[in-house]
Amino acid sequence: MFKKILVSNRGEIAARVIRTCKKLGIQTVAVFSEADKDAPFVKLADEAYLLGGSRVNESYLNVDKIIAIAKESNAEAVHPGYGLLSENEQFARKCELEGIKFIGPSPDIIAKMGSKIESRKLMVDAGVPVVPGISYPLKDADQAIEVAGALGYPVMLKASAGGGGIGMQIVRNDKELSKAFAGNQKRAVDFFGDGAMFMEKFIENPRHIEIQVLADEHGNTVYLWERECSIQRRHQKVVEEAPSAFLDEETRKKMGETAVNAAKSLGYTNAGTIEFLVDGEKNFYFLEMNTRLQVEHPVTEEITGLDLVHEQLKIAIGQVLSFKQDDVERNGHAIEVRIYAEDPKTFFPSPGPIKTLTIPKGEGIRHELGVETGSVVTPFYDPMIAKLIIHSETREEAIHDLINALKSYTVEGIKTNIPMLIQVLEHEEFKNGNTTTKFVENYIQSKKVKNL
Ligand code: MV4
Repeated sequence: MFKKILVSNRGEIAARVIRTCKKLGIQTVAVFSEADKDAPFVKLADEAYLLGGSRVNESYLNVDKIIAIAKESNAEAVHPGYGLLSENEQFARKCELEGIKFIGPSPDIIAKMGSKIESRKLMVDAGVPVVPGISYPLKDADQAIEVAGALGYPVMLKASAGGGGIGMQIVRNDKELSKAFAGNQKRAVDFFGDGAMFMEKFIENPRHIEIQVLADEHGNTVYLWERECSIQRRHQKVVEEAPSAFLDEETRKKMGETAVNAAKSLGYTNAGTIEFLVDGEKNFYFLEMNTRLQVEHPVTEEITGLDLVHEQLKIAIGQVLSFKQDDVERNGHAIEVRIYAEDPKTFFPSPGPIKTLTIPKGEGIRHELGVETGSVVTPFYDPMIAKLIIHSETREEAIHDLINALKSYTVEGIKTNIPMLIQVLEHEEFKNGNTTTKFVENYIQSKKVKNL
């Protein structure tokens, strides 16, 4: 196993990765910004190095400085967590050139999956179902109208480099499309430096169901079931669960095998996730592939009993997967909620000092925390401060236990989305499993949230 690893991330995920390293006797190196100098993850690591100022460009995105620290500290590998540099081809490539193992897939695969047009094309070649649409960049609005005519409205205009819903729009007729094209393309250029646009048929009221895969460097690939992450707000996931209440065994198996097939066709290695849109008839369509460990990985860990960070490390050091597809367990039901430092009325980030933080303890309750009492939430980073994960025998019990846990979770000093999470979990439609991507829009309105 590796002797020393640098964790090029912050917050709860840095703490999460360090925890597995400690369990395995691996030394850890943290890197941190000015704003994070007293953060829990910095204290947890065996060594910690200041990167620079609080803004990510001065700290967590400084590729050369992070690599220099890895070399200086004799770290053999880098774990990138999620976000930040985790899907940065250049960072992965530079690590490789410097002889530092990047814990993730190859830079080439990161680059390919970073382009939605390219990844769609590769999936079509692999026989993976994609949403009806095109896999080449549109030249202009006129060509877009021509393609929409062939697909039939409504369609979705998307930026190839897109993320977070930026550069993406539903369009319902020629007039809307001719108005939408330039603006979305401009946003794509402004945000991602890439104005390539493509188009798909719009799938109404879909679910977002993703498959976790693990692939070693010897050609073995398995799927670790699905996560349903349909409950989102403005493209930010709020509740994630495994298994999905919507899938039957046949569809589950078909999606899992499709994901493995997709990963194999790419020569994928390490942990990855294939996202699918699933319509009301349980047709599923490839959406994108995430080439990192995801925020919601704990629900998969809870139902399979695996430690995904440990699996990533074993793969990265060249070990053969220690189990086969048929050995993958699926026990009970797990639900994760993301706790954000945000004003429940406006949904704007709510930075400030955390005066008290009291978390419920008990069997089946798991916390992934990026903060502690006394921490200061700053406006420099993502406002997610913690995750709460419940693992129970059944979905009903998990919902019940999660509501109870959230009701005894206290954060003072800053505002959080906890009232909104309780509202989601208590909703009859959530209990019924009617968790589509429209859930928050349809049933949860900020003005209806109590306890303001
Ligand atoms: C779609 C779609 C419907 N039809 N594509 C949103 C994020 C981006 N990665 C893809 N997204 C969508 N693509 C087609 N052809 C609906 C969404 C979508 C969505 C997807 C997953 C989870 C939440 C969502 C919320 C709104 C729209």
